[in-house]
Amino acid sequence: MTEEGLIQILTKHSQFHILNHYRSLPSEKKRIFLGETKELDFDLVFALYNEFKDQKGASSIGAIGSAPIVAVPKTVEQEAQRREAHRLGEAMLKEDKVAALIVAGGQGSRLGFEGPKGAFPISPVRNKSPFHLFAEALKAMSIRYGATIPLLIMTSRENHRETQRYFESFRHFDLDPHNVHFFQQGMLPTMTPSGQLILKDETHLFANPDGHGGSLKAIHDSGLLDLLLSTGYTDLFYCQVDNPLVKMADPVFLGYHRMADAEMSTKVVRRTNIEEKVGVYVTLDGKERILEYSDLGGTHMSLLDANGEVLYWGGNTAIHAFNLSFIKHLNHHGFHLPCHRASKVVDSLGNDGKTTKIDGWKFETFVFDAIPMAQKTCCMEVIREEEFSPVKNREGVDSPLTARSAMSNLFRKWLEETGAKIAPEVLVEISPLFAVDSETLAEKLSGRTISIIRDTYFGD
Ligand code: UD2
Repeated sequence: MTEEGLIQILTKHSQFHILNHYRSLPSEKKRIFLGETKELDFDLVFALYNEFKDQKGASSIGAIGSAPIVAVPKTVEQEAQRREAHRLGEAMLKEDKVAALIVAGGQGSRLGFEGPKGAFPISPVRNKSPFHLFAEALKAMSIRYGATIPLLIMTSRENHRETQRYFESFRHFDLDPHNVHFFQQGMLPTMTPSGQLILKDETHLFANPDGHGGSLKAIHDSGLLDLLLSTGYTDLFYCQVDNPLVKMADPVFLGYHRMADAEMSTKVVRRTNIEEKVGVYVTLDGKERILEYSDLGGTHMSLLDANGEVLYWGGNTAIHAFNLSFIKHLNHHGFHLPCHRASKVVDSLGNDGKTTKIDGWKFETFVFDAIPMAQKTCCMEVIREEEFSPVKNREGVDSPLTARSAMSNLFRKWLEETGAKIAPEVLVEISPLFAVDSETLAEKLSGRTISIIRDTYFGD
């Protein structure tokens, strides 16, 4: 960003209070200010602001309906379809068609943890971090299928270097560093409700990461999308860093995605608690999409069907699969996902040099808003206890404790299915390098019946 460019943008968007502040700075501070603004997408945020301002209230939302969801197999036919999906997905992995993306731009502040959320110690016995668990799972899949599965990690300005250093300090968890790629999501300036930029301090504007939807833009802008396409990759497994139960590069999911010839696929879990803070997989005017708990006043979240069951039961796990050409297409004519606005009180530096608390609007995009843009989609139900226990809060629901016990309970179930006897209060943990799923564990322990009376880790 040159000084001329900054002056032009601030003038174009009538941000004279910022322009006057900038002009009042000594040259050294001007240089810092310029350096900080180079990664802010001003034109995008003003376009989002104007789009949001022009929205007349809650736009008429149209007709909500239930979406087709591939249920957990119960019949012989469904089991056969699942086996076919598994075979297809394994073939994709063996042919080096699949890469994996973890969105990890958020900070662990809600957990009271200073550092990238992916570095938070979470596993029940060894306290491994999500990054460690995901890397081991990918290592195990690479060995199992003789595959090269590139790992992409989306960071934000606030945790990019720290995330890279974390991986370097653990020697990339034995992954080939050439196959681990870090890229930063975009930052959008935070604004006042009247469309003014906000000074955080003398040399910084307030800015926030542009949302996990920004991953579909940043993977393109970073050059990684073209790198994957040019080396023969066709699909991307996508997950959030905050869910340690993710089945990394799950071949069954990838297979259903491929069978449907889908451009974007989603895993959902069955909602039983209408208060759960997850989006729901529905159709809107016939198009599949995810409606957030915060959309439309949330009325759709609590509707029940004739049997008194939750009507829109598909809870968004934020586990997706993408066709890479679809992501390329989304970026072809200038990337644009609908914007979402969140209000946030910020400490703004005033002209008098004092900071005052003011209302800020932060804009972001959500990755699942790409679903209605896809020609074909697929949605697959998975079992919550096997794949979904996100860490959001320091305690209570979706906390480290609930995730740890979900992980130990899953591994306990796997072990007891092989005939193992496990004392009630014991914690167990199975590294993906020991067994990436229950079938592999059964093969490994076949013929042996073990009894476990203390916390036990099954390592690589
Ligand atoms: C998200 C979904 C919700 C459900 C839930 C599952 C939204 C709006 N809702 O709720 O439907 O799927 O997850 O756990 O997404 N992130 C970035 N960059 C950003 C923002 C987020 O990398 O700019 C990552 C962040 O590291 C986190 C994940 O995306 O791992 C979820 O973001 P969130 O915590 O804002 O979304 P949440 O939990 O409200």
